[in-house]
Amino acid sequence: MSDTAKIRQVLVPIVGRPNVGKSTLFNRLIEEKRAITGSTPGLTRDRITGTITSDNGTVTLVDTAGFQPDHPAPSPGFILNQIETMVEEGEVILFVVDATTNISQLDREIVKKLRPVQERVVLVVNKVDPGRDLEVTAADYYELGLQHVVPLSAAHNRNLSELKEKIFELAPEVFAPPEKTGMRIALTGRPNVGKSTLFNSILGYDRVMVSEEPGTTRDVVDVAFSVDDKRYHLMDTVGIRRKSRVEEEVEEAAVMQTLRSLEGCDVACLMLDWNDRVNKQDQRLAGLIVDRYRGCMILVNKTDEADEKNEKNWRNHIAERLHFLKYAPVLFTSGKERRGLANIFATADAIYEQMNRRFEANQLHNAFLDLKQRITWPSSSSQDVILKQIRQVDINPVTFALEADNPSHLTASDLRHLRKLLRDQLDLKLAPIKLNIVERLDEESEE
Ligand SMILES: Nc1nc2c(ncn2[C@@H]2O[C@H](COP(=O)(O)OP(=O)(O)O)[C@@H](O)[C@H]2O)c(=O)[nH]1
Ligand SMILES: [Mg+2]
Repeated sequence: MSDTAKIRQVLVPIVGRPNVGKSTLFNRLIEEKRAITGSTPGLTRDRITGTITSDNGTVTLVDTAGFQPDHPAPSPGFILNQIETMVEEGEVILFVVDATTNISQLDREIVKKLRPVQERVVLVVNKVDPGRDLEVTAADYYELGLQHVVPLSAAHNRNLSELKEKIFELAPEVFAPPEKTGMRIALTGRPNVGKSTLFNSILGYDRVMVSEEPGTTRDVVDVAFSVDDKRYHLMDTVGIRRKSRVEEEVEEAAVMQTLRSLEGCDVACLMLDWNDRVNKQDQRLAGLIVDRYRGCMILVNKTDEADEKNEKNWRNHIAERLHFLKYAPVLFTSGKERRGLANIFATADAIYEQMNRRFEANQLHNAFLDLKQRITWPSSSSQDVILKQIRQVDINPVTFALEADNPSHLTASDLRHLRKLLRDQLDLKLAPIKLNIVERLDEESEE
């Protein structure tokens, strides 16, 4: 990380061998509860990002264990490559070891990679369960030569506050983005889908008036412009910095960079390449967009290379592979030949309008009464869930607080069903919807 590059967000990856407790720690630290509000329905993977807030700001925690859900035990080579990527892409690194086992050879190799940047590394000695002395256990790890050591037990909620304090002590200051003028559109997608080409095409488009020089932060190029007097910001990710990476490293770096560009954007364009099929990496990036409740449109790009126009096939393929991203309209574009650009703005406008929609209490109440009559929960465990009240608590994303009996019985498929009905009832087809379902709505959930 260059010291001078401005950052707009602090990313804190959690790294370490399998089974040291990375995901347990992640789940303990993040404040967004996964059970009802946070989980991504329809995705067979754990969520990998969440935020922690203190008086000193907000940081984004990244659970790297969730990067490879198909590989519960990644190889040492993979883990070492991952450490290099995280040193480069993250600001503060949490390196987790297990106090109930010996320091392994792999731990020592990881430490070698972390020592040069140890001023922003925390060695987390996990599984120091009640009955074991925190300081004595930590002392066993000083031989590794890392200056910040925090002993704790994630499973027993022990000493987590010390880690939190440490994270904020080491986190760099973030640069405040310029005052918001118009909606922010981010171009996201795996390397080579054509993000930068489209970025340049949009800026060269004859209806676009660029009002200022592009600003560059650590990973994002950001430019303000207007189209027909409407103002926008467009963001591109900078891309891969280091040469000769293996495929997995490229993918992990892209995940980190996508997290950066999603922060502070309203509508993400998830770009796909007409010549490829939707793969795991596309699904993973789509999952990040859903996790962060961003507006989204899917751009199938490079249509100039299509020998036959079979958009219907592409739509079906997307509906299948990205079924958890139902609210994203699909557009066909060519950055190279400037096809479909006007449609991008029209679609972004429509999405943004829905993301910022405020419902009158009356209208919401009537829609809710209707929904209550019609709803039958898909899962048998939820038959005793009775919806009682609804209230809109936020926009961008549109957020509803719902009161219900036994809300913890709801499954992912119930939530998916509920969201779908709400979307239909409220004519919110293009926007993500965030739901907070609780047993009792309190006064604070009122606006
Ligand atoms: N045929 C075609 N090629 C494109 C298009 N957009 C980008 N490319 C090519 O795809 C490659 C990667 O493009 P780039 O914009 O750098 O992708 P990025 O990594 O997503 O920013 C380059 O060789 C571009 O010339 C397009 O719309 N059509
Ligand atoms: Mg690029």
